[in-house]
Amino acid sequence: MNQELVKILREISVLLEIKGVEFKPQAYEKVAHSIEMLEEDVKEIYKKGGIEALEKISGVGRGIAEKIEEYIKEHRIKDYLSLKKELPVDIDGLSVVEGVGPKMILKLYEELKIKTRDQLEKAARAGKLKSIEGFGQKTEENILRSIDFLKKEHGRFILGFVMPEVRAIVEKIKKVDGVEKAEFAGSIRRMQETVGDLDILVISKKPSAVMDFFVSMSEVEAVYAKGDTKSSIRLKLGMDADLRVLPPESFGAALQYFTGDKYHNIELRQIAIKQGYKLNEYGLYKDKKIMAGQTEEEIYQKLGFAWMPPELRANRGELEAARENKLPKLIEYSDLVGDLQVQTDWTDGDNSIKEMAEAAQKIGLKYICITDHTKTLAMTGGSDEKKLLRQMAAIDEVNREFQGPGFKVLKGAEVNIMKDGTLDIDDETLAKLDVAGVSVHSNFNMSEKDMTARIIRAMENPNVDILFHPTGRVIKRREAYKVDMDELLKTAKRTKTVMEIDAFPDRLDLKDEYIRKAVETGVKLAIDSDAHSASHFQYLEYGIAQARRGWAEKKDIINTKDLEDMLKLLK
Ligand code: DGT
Ligand code: CA
Ligand code: CA
Ligand code: ZN
Repeated sequence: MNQELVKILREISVLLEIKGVEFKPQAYEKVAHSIEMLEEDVKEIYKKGGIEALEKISGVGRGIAEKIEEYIKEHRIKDYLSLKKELPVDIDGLSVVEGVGPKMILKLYEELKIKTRDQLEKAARAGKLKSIEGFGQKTEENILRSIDFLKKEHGRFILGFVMPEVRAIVEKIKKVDGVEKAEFAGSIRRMQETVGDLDILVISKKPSAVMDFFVSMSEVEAVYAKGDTKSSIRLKLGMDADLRVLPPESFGAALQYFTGDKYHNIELRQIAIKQGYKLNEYGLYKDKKIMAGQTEEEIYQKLGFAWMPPELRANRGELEAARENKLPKLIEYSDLVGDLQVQTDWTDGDNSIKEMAEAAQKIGLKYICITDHTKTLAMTGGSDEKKLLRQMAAIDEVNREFQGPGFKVLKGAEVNIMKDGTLDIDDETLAKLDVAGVSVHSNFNMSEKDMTARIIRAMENPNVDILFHPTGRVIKRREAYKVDMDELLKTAKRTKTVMEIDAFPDRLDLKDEYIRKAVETGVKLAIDSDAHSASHFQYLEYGIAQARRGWAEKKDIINTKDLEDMLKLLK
């Protein structure tokens, strides 16, 4: 029930904000966030402890607790329905459009009766938005660009947000009677940043038991097809999933085929044909005789290649490299020992410095750097110089009382790069930090030339160690700002600035293609979680995946090194 409730609470927050109500919108947003973070279902919490238990959820007061109770009992919230009646618009659909905030939603509805994103697009294309006071040509263009972007990404899912469910499903299938093997393939196995659907491959002595189980799992929303060896479903989370049961002698061939990607497969099949073979999802054949099929390794080997990790399979030179034994020795999922971008409750994070340190230590890290936002990101309560100094003292304190052997909390900040490339923290304070990260959080719409100059200026500051999320994109939500990556990488090399691979699932910034360029340029990289909560350290995995997709090796990533050696690589 949590996700439905979160959606409604967020909508109430926006509706109240549109109405100009004070304070309440923030309160609803805060509760939505707390519920999103809950492990337990609110319904269960309520069942066990009643309304008092609801009030123990962070941010929930009596008023909101009663609304949650109303939703649990009657599956509706009266106040929400009347707010919706006043302003019957698709808040979610509209507010994901870049630049469309609460005030604009109200104006769009009052002046042009716009309720949906489709209607907004039509009005913008017809040039009607300009008739609203305060809206210009530029507003119209930005809205259309953002809508085009959203369309392109529509129907794809962010890997890190669906992976826990995918893994849980595959684990359950492994336990079904008769199943010998179950693996996911496709873009999920390649750890691509977004994925279209889930492809599962199974070996089983009792295919019908697998099919029965698959179509009746609690995660299933609808069944498209149920066959003897193949079924297709839609999951409640919105994504489709296919499952195929295969004979053991074809499992490797099917795994290879359904892992893809398509371009890698097409290239490999051409190569097979040139060598007199036929390659398909059942095996590698010469005449009608099967030559390989049980494992991926033997298929690649027969064709003259070393096996290559799925993250590399994109027909971007991996086949040539594998033939010449020149594949990179990719960074492994267990190679990180530190995390250099971590937020705490000093700004917009959920947990204290100590809680973050404990969580990081639990997953095996040896150091983290606390990098709360700085003052010009006012909505997060960003630090000024004074607050940073106080935080540094607090970090010293945590390090003193921290019992863990060999664990260290470093002092850092995520400092804003202003429009002109200066920073919003003075150099004297920056010099006191162990790690100074910088990033762009405002004025995204500059020309490529100006943006590049802006960021280069920041990188040239001798106190700046890392450029955080270097292109500013948010997957499915915001395009990268325009910037000349070749110039940034050259500057990084010259100034010894580290480039970040932000591992947060909807950032993954740098993206794979830029990581590969960075590696080729000899620029050092850091993989950071950008954690805003203790549970977010798990996202490091997706940053590592991205690094692997960008051909990065352990030596390219500074936080694979022990603290002393890592610090030596900074300016
Ligand atoms: P997705 O689901 O859009 O994120 O991407 P994939 O790569 O998982 O693609 P999907 O689910 O359509 O197909 C799974 C795999 O099947 C794909 O990675 C490679 C293989 N495949 C699909 N279409 C073709 C094709 O036209 N030719 C060849 N050779 N292989 C294909
Ligand atoms: Ca797929
Ligand atoms: Ca598929
Ligand atoms: Zn940031």
